[in-house]
Amino acid sequence: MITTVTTAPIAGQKPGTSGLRKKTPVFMARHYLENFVQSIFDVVGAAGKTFVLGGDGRYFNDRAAQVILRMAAANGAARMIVGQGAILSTPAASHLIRLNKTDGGIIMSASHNPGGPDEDFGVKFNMPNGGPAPEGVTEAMFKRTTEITEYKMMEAQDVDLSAIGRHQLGPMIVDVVDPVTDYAALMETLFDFPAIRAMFAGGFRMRMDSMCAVTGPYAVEILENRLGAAKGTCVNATPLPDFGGMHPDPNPTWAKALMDEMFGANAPDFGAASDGDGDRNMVVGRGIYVSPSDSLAVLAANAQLAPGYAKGLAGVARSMPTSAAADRVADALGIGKFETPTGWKFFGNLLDAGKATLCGEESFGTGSDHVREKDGLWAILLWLNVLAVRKQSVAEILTEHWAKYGRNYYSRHDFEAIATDKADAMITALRGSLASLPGKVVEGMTIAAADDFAYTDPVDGSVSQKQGVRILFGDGSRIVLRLSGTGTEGATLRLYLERYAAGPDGLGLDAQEALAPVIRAAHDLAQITAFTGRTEPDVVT
Ligand code: VG1
Ligand code: CO
Repeated sequence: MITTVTTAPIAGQKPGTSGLRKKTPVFMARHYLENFVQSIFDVVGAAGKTFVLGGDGRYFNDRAAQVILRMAAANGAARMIVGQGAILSTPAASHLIRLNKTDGGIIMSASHNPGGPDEDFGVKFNMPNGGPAPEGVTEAMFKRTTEITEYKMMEAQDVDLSAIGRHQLGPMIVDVVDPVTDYAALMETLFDFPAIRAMFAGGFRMRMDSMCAVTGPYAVEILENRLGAAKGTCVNATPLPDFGGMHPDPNPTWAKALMDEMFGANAPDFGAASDGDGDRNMVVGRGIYVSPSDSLAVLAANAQLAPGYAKGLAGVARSMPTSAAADRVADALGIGKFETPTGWKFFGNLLDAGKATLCGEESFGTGSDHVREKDGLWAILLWLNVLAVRKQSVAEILTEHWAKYGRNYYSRHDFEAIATDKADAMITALRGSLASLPGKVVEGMTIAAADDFAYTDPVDGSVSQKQGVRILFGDGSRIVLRLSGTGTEGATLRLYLERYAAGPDGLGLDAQEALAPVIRAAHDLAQITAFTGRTEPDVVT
C-alpha cells in the first residue's frame, strides 16, 4: 500500500516569517506539496507520532489535507487529529497540539493573503509546544527540500473528514474533531463569560467581521450562542474557499465595511475583525480605531480584570517594529518587557519559560500563554471582558490610557509588489548608510542611533540577524524598515513609524498628522521614491 515516489528538489521552498507560502498553482504543481511535507517529516520524524492537521479552509485546503494524511500514514505516523472538514483556526490548532500532548501539527494557511485558484496557499509546522517551528527547524526543513530524492505515499481512498469520530488510514488512526468545541472551552476558562453575557443582555451591541475566513463558526458559537450577542452580530461568518473574494486581512483598508459602520451613524459599541486563519484581530470602538500597538498596551494594563490573568502578568513581549506603548505599561507594572524580531515563533521560548504572559505585534496580532500562536478571538474576548468590567467605552478607555502613559503615535505604511531587485537595492543602500546617521538632523529631529536589529534569544541563546533597519531619534521617534517575509509577489516594503507624545497636550491628533515629520524623514533617509518609484503606500494601518 505504500509507494516510494522518486522526486527531485524544487527551488524556493524556504519558509518565511510564518511557513512556506506560494501561489496556489505553485503548491498544486507536481511534487511541490509532497516534497515539502516529506521534508517536514524527514526533519521531525513521523514514525509512531501524533500530529494535529487543519487549515483555514482556503482553496486546495481539502485536497492538500488528504495528501498530507496519506503521507503521514506512509511515514508511519500513529495518529492524526484533524479538524472537521480539515478546518482549524491557527490558534485552535495550537491549542489542540497542546491539549492532546501531540508531537506537533501541520497548519495549511497563507493567513491574511487572499485565497483561490490564482491566489495564495501555505503550509507550516508547529512544534509540540503548539508554536511555529523556530528558525533552526525551518532552516533544516528548507535544507532537506534541496536534497530530497523521494517521498512516501500511501495508496488509499480519501478519509471522510466531514464525519466526526475515529477513522483508519491503513494502520494510522485519524480522529476527526469539531474545530470549535475545545477552543471555546478554553476561552471559557480565561474570561468572565457571565459578565460579558450580562453586558450583551444590557443592550451592548457589537459587529464581528470574520471576512469569510476561518473564525466564522468560532465567532458565532462563542459570541452569539454562548455570550448572547444578538443574532447577526457576526457577519461574513461562513468560511469560503476564496474568502468571498475578500482580502482577509483585518486592517482599516481591507476591513473597510467594518470601519465605515463603526464611524457611521448608529454605530455599535464595539467592532472587531479577524484574518484568514484567525490569529489576527482588529478592534474598533464607536468612532475610534485602536492601533494594534495600543491594543497590546491597553490589554496588558487591564488583563488582571479577566479571571485567566487575575494573578497578574509575568512580562510583556512585543515585536521590534511594534510601538513601545506596551513597554510603558510593563515599566509601570514592574514586570519584564521583551523586544523580539517579527514573527510569532520568537515569542515561544519566552512563553514556555514563563518570562512573558502577553505578546503582541503591530500587524494585528495579540496573544498570551494560553496557546503558542497569536489569537484573534482571544484578543476580542479580552477586550469584551475589559469593557464589561470597566463599563466604559473604547474611546474612554483609550483616552484614559494615553493620559496616564502618554501616546505612542504609530502607523505602518506598506509598499506592495515592488520589484525585488529595487527593494533589495534600497535596503542595501540604507544599511550602508547607517554608520553615518547618528548626529544627523532630519526634519528638526536628531538621529540618536541607527542599526540593523539583531536578537539573541534570552532562553536558548540563538541569534537572529538583520531583522529590520532601525533609525532612532533623540525625541523618542523611530523609523523601522524591513521587507515582508510572507508575500508571494515581488517585495513588500514595510515602513514603521512612531512618535511619542508625553501629554497632557497633543494626545488627540490624527496619527498621520502627528507622524508627518517622521514620514518625511523616512522618505528622505531611505530614498524610497528614488529606488522604487513609489510616492504613496498601498496600505496604511
Ligand atoms: C507579517 C507580519 C508579522 C506576522 C506575520 C504572520 O509578516 O508583519 O508581524 O507575524 O505576517 O502573520 P511579514 O514578514 O510579512 O511582515 V499571519 O497572521 O499572516 O500568519
Ligand atoms: Co494569520
